[in-house]
Amino acid sequence: MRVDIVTIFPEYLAPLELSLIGRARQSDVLDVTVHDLRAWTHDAHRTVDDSPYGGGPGMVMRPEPWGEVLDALRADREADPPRLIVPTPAGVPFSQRLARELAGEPRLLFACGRYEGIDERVVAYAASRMTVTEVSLGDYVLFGGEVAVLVVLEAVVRLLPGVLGNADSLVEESHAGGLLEAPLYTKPAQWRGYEVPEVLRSGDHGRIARWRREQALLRTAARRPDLLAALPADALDEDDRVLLAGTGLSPPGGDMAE
Ligand code: JAH
Repeated sequence: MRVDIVTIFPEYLAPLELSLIGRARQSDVLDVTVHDLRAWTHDAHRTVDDSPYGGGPGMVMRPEPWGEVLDALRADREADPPRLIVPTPAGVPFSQRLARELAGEPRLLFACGRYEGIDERVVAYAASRMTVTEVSLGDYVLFGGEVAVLVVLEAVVRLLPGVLGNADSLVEESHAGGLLEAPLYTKPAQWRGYEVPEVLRSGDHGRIARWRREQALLRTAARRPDLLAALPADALDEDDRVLLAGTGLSPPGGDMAE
C-alpha cells in the first residue's frame, strides 16, 4: 500500500518510523511519504491560513496550496488515483469496518487540517477527481488531523497481509463479534493480592468459553449498551438473555421475559 500524508507539521508523523508500522515500511508492504504543505505556497511567509469568510474565531486553511499538492500527488501515479482521507470532527465515524475497507485500497492520501479546518472547496475539488472520505475518530476536537492519521494508519496497517504474521491475533478483538472482549490475564497467578479467576486456570475449555462470553456480555451491557442494542436478533441465545435479564442492563427491544 502506498500512503501520502500532507501536513504543516511533518515531524508530528515521526512515530511512523517505529514499531510495527516502521517494520512494515522496511519490508515494502507499506510505502509512506510525508509532505510539507508549505512547499506548495509561493509567498515569502509561506502562508497556509487566512481569516474565515462570514466571521468567527480562528483561521481557515487557504485552498491554493491544497489544490497544488492534490494535483501533484494525483498526477504522480505509477498506479491508481489515491483515496483522500480527511480527519475532521465533522466526518463519518471511523470504525473497524472502515479500517477494513481502507486496507483494501492500493493508495491512500491523508490531508491534515489545522486551525479551524480546511476551506470547503478543497474537498469539493478533490471529490471531482478522487474518492474523498472525511473521517471522525469521536466527538472531540484536536489541534489538527495529524494524530488522527496515526490512529487510522495503525488500524489499517495491522490488517495488511504480512504485517501481523500471526493470523490469530487478527481476530478483530474488541469489535468483530459486536461485543467487547473479556478481561485478559497472564502470570503470575497471584499478584499484589489479586488473583487470576479460577476458571481460567481450570483447563476446562468449555467453562472458559462460557465465562468469557458472560464477561463480554456484562462488560458490553455496562459500558456500551449501544453495541448490545445493535446486535442482530439471533446474536444472543437463551443463556445470554437470562444473564442480561439479571443485570437490569438488557438491550431494549429484546423481550427478556420467559
Ligand atoms: C481538528 C483539523 N475526531 C478526531 C479529530 C480529528 C480531526 C480534528 N479534530 C478531531 C481536527 C482541527 C483541525 C482536524
